[in-house]
Amino acid sequence: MALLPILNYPDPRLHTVAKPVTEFNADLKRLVQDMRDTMYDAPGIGLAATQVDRHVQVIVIDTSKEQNDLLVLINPKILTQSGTQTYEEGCLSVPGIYETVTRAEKITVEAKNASGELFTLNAEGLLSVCIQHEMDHLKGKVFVEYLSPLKRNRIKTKMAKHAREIARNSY
Ligand code: QAP
Ligand code: CO
Repeated sequence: MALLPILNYPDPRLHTVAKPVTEFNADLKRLVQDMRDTMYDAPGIGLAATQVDRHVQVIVIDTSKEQNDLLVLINPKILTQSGTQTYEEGCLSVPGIYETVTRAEKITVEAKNASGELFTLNAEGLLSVCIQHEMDHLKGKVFVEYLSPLKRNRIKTKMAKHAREIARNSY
């Protein structure tokens, strides 16, 4: 088991656009396993490769309470979407911050699993929100970018203060 360091907002590397996966090999399987371990350890319900500074289109999600229902999405594409819903979102890259975001209610997603097999998935509610949130990461977008500039700047200031405190504590 390996835990990967998670980038914290406003790290500029969080704005990197991820490339599609082309080789479904052992390296990819290791990345997926390490991302799963990192997400479960946090604990979180979703993690995109961008957040661990790997700029490929890989997402792990598990919205179950028991952490026994892992969903791996590689090169995901939204085929259809409908409706809107608002949800209080958080992010492992923006610890301690929870804000309301409006997104599509229902989505149909096409993706590959770690073996390279294509599948489609219908999602609504929390799972739908989580998939959209993680797909944004792959495009270099963090959920705080949906907030007003005022709120976003307050969060940036708070995160910078938090980072200074961590630096001081480990000194
Ligand atoms: C994205 O987020 C998400 O602030 C996944 O201190 C979140 O796993 C999609 C976390 C909500 C939809 C709804 C956040 C852990 C985990 C924190 C997460 C924290 C510790 C966030
Ligand atoms: Co996130």
